[in-house]
Amino acid sequence: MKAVRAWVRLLLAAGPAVPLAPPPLTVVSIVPAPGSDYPFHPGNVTVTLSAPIDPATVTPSTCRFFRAGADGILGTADDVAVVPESVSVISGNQILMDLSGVALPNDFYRVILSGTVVSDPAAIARWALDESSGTIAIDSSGNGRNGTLVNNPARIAGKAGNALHFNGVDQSVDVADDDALSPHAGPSGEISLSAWVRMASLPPAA
Ligand SMILES: [Ca+2]
Repeated sequence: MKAVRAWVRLLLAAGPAVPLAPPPLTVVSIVPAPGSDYPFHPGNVTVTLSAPIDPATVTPSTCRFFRAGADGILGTADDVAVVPESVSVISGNQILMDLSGVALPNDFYRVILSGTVVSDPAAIARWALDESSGTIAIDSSGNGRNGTLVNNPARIAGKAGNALHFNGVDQSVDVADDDALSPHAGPSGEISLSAWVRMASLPPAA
């Protein structure tokens, strides 16, 4: 009986009509490794990317698997699309192509991807409170929403860098009114806030 040897050669290429976008997304690694000769069915193919990928954009039409076909050359008209059982995102930045029930004849194979990265919402404002003096709290988001210290809160060491110590009475940082800071500004009528806060004591129970 003749041994059957599957040749799975994985080469990565951006498809001509569906290049990776946006450009910062790159392939970090792929299993089976590109160029490897695989003597058995790999079961699945895992592609690790440089950034989290939006699961909504990972589908059989954006994550495709091809083999070279009769001419033995990838990228020619007789290439054969191999349809995975499923494609999914694992660990945020990996694409898993389940090929467990898919026949893989001896051939050269490659993956063509066109999913998109998860877009991180741009900050509306960010105040590190790292200044060592003065009365300005610089907005490092680039949006110019600097704050002004009111009644001289003390500048102290913080969780990361410096911080402001408020007396809980009349000290604050004043930021000019701006529609973008409205809780109704976001596309879903919401905004997110995060901060490091250390309270000297908890407020009394109501
Ligand atoms: Ca071909």
